[in-house]
Amino acid sequence: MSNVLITGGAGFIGSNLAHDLVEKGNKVTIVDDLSMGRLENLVDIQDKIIFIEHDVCDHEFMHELLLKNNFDYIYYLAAVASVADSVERPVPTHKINQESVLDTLEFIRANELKIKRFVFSSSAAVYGNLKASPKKEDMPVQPLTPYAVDKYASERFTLDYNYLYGVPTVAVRFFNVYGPMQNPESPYSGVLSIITDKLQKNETFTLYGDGSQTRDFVYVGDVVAALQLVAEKTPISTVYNIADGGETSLNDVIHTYEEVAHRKLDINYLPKRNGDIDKSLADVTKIKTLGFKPKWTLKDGLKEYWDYEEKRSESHGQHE
Ligand code: UD2
Repeated sequence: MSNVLITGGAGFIGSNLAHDLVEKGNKVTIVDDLSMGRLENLVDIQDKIIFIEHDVCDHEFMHELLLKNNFDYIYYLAAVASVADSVERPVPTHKINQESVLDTLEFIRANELKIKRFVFSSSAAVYGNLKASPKKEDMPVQPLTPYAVDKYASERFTLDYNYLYGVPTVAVRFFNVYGPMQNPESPYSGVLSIITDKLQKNETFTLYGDGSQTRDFVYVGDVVAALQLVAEKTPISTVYNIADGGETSLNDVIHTYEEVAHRKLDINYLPKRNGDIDKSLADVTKIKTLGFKPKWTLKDGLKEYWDYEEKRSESHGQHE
């Protein structure tokens, strides 16, 4: 059993990770200010975790938390995950996406805290519009937004704290993660959370572009497994892509989802979004060296997601 801290643990990926870690008998502490995360994501495990509603930018609070608990693993998932929000508010989002990360690393170093691994969650956004495909971890980067700049800098700080001071760290770059507990409320939420919501409510989905854009969609269950693999198994402090390694167009993902849900999605086409990337595919060779093997095909992942959401809406009595 390990003592684990998840910042952003009420969010999409964090809450899925928390469920798995609790099931495996670990002690889990979550810090989340609920700005994007939802308590509802943790109801099933609320008696088995320590949940603290707090902002990770409160350095004093974080210091005390780190000093009082001897965490083995720290999964740093707290972030403003919206690229658009970072473009609107570069300074406040920088405080969360970079300063809070650096402060935590520095506190660990200065106090010689005996952690087993600090895991930082970076993003495929660091690759920007790089044309090469598939994207490999050692390729040049092109961070084009405050979000991507902060993710890249924090990722480098994370690795540098190992290189310079020996803090055990690792960083991951998420591609397009989908699955239960992703908040569909913002127009910049993951496209599959929006499609799920629209299919359930029989509402019209707005597709930006012609649907030929491709993404590397990875099911959150595979991401949860990958996070634990990198935390526990990486022999060096480095960065790993977390993705499926498969490339699917938006049109194809919609067709597969319609089959799985036995529903037809009503689509309204609008011009492609400014800055939208045409193709995105990860090279997952590196994380496979740790034994990573995605378990969910796109169809299986969508089925599991749909079944989960159907059950959830039935239990909320909102099913249409
Ligand atoms: C993902 C990340 C983003 C950043 C980026 C870096 C998510 C949610 N977003 O953006 O944070 O890391 O990768 O490359 O993981 N779309 C529609 N209609 C909608 C919503 C989306 O057509 O209502 C399209 C969108 O224009 C894009 C595709 O669906 O072509 C995927 O959109 P997304 O926001 O899920 O993810 P992405 O890859 O643009």
